[in-house]
Amino acid sequence: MINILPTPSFKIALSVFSLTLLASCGNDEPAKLSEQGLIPMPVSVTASDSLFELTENTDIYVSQGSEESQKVGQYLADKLNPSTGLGLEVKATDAAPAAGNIYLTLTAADTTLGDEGYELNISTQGVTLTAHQPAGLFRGIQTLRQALPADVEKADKQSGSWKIPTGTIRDFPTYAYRGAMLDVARHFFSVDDVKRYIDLIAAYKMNVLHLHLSDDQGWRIEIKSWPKLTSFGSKSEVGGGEGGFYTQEQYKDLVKYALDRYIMIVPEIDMPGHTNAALAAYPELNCNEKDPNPKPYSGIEVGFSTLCTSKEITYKFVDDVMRELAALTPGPYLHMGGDESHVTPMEDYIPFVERVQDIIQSHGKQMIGWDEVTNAKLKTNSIAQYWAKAEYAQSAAKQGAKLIMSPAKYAYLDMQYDSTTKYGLHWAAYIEIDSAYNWEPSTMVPGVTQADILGIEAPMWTETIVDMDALEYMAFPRLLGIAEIGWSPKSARNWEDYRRRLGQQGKRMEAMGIGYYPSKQIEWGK
Ligand code: NGO
Repeated sequence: MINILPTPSFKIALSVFSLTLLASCGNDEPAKLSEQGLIPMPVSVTASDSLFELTENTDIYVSQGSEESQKVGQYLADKLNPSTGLGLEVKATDAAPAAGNIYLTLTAADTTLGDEGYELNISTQGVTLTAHQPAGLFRGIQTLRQALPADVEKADKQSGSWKIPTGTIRDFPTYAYRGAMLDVARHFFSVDDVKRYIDLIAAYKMNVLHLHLSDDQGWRIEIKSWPKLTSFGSKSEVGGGEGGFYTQEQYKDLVKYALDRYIMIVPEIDMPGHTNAALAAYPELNCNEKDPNPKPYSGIEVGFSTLCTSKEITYKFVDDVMRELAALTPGPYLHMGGDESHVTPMEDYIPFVERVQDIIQSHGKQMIGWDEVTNAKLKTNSIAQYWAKAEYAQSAAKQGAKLIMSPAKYAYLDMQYDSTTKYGLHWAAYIEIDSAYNWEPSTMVPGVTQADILGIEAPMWTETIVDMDALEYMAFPRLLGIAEIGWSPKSARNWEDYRRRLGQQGKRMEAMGIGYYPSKQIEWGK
């Protein structure tokens, strides 16, 4: 049952009370649990009136024999120890620990929590986090981080006490798929950059990182059977920089890093359009090998390239690439792009998509494609990613294929906030904090209901995004709103309340070293 507490009148009383608290003290006296500015908003929060304080005697106990819980406990310790200096240790136990500790435990019985749900009980005696699966423990520790003072996110030791307001949170996601996409093709981002982004999206309970691994400007993943894709095709990017690529070993490391945070990586190889880098590396993939023979491309036009859909070698290429990618991908999905193939005639595009869909299935995976792929006949386990055209989203639903909702007008993180934003594009819209938050996936497209929707995703295209500073400025704080749309029940979301909570998240993002956009729509907490 979904139960949103506290009730409105209780809330008014609470906020008067906590405003008094906030005005009088900083780190030491936290607001009530229900006034902590949690994002995404949990399904249910019941606040009580006390505090639990972490001390030098506090440790993190995890159920004996669960290696995964042990790792989640360690993740929490690694987040809390540098700032608190309390030296929390992770210890295995077969019973609830003594008072004063944090206890992470799995319950076989409470299946209603699902794979990612959790229950967090904070009392004067300690913290107990219960989940049905380790992923739920991992999501729950993100809430626990947010229940602590913002300084807990700093990388070096802070003074002050570490009090958590008491209460109970019961929480689980609305959508199974909650993603961020990063385009590493237009500008390349290093393994360390991607790892940082993974940690940041994990803090807001996202569970997918979609990597856009190829485009006209560069090919970014080693494919052993087609080595020139990277030896030649990776050395370009927008603006003429040197590009780059991930070796398969580096990519496996990223996949594992993400999985340790219960995040799945969805790899995308865009085709038949957006393929100039591959076409330049292997001229035989062009219909006419000599005229024109594509050169590395560093501009930002779209829609001029296509694989030759009538040549058999094209399908050998697709099969090899998808086979190697499938072997690197523990998750169920391979993304084949399919967007903006403006120079592929529709009568060639449709059979191409259908054949690629078969190839992906032959490697044991499900196909995802941008919404144009609904021109083809989709298998019911294929997924269309809505970004532009409502009629394509409707066609996916009619065909029985599920949707990922990434409406460019609201969810594209590369869109500028307003006309003064120093990075980004604005072809779809200017997207301020309120527009990135105020959309509802299940009512966006007539005929597409919540049952048709697998989840949501916030794409970051990088034509104008050259480094992590730019990326973080564009992603934050909008990504928090999108994370909330994916996680929190519709009934728990409202702009005024979100605005207040986001204001409180400001110092938390700062503590994490995020250079976010300080929108004037928000009163940022000091
Ligand atoms: C479009 C296009 C991308 C651009 C992006 C820029 C899709 C699915 N295809 O979105 O190639 O990078 O816009 O906002």
